[in-house]
Amino acid sequence: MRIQVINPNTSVAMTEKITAAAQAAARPGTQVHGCCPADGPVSIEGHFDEAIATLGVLEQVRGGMAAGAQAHIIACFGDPGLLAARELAAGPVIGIAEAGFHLASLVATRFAVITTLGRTRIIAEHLLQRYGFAGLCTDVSCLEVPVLDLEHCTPALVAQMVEEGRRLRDTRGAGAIVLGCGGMADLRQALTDALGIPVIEGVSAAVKLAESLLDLGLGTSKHGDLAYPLAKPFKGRFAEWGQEA
Ligand code: 5HY
Repeated sequence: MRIQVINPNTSVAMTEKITAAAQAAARPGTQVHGCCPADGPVSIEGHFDEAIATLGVLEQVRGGMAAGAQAHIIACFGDPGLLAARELAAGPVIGIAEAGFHLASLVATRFAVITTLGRTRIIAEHLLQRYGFAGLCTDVSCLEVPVLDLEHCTPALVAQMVEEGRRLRDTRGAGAIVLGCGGMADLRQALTDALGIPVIEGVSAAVKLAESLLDLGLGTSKHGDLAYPLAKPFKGRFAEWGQEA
């Protein structure tokens, strides 16, 4: 099977990290193709960045479908463009936040999220509400570090995450931790070893969910709101997205 992993930001280093984590999680026989848009923000740290990045995600999904990808992973913790991508795609489309929340809910009664900037906390909280996991999440904890600091994590940053994970485990009742950034894709094992509780990282979680869905012959429902987009002309620089009605 062939799975496309899309880093919605344009950081090449983060794309390489995400791709490596996805390939490490995939089983033999699963081809993983990592990519990122050519255009867009180098990091996604708010609603505006997400809005701009979404078109790049959709372009990558369209390209992945043409290249034979059977499933698509959106490897940014805001799951930007998820539902729009599901309209476009025939196969499963999985965001790393929803993947992380789902798996955490299977191994703990309460989990916490560790993410980057405080201004993006509301994005994770909105997703917890939308996906139905708000009642299980004790905290969305923010490190107050820029996303690009995760391109090459320093020992000090890892230590900060371990300390926060211990606090969430010991004082907030978190039985599991969800890593809230695609740039944390290489930290799962280190944090699991340090914390002694399940640490769920969304890229690897999404790869395994995609494999499972494809094994079961499940793709995105094309009934109702996730049916292919209605055919209509698009004007101007988006004309390429238009279809004859
Ligand atoms: C991500 N931003 O996973 C999110 C993390 C965040 O560029 N990749 C990004 O803090 O929202």
